[in-house]
Amino acid sequence: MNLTSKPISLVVDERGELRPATSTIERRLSHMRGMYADAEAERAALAQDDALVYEVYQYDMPEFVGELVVCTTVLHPGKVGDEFFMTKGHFHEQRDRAEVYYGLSGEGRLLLAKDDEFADVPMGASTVAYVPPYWAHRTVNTGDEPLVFLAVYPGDAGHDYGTIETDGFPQLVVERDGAVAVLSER
Ligand code: PAN
Ligand code: ZN
Repeated sequence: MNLTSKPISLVVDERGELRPATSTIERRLSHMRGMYADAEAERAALAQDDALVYEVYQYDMPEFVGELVVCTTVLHPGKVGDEFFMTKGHFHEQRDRAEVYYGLSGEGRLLLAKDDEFADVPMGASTVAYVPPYWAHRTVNTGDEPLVFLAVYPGDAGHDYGTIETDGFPQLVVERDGAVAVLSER
């Protein structure tokens, strides 16, 4: 994409759409096959309805060092079995690129992983979460409303989804006895 950045002011509407956006992504369950722990529950969910799990509204910028991309994510409430709806999760292709999330509404967790380390931090209205360089990140909606957040990351960061698709993410977030539980697979 041949883009030139210019001064601009964007608006996040009441449902979390960023306006104007230059690209929009819709992720449905069928785009995430194999990512939820309970394969049988995933099959059953897909047989019923290819649910919309999340939407991303992005204002693209040139893919250069020094530029910043802004986007919002609207992560819908729902579960596959007892596992809460989540994003695919990724590393930045340029591993040393960081990111900031600012929570606008809803509630959930941001899961982070790097080598043998992992962490989870709360996400919700007014939360500022920092994704340090080198950490994979995935967001989970643990509430009944959409979890909406704004993200800002370097223009040249890129996204590596393949590593998580192959290796999985070391934590999962489930409902256990009516409470939210973050389980570690390591
Ligand atoms: C976020 C994510 C967004 C969707 O903007 O891209 O929440 O998650 P996935 O990209 O994992 O599908 C971000 O971290 N950008 O770098
Ligand atoms: Zn990211």
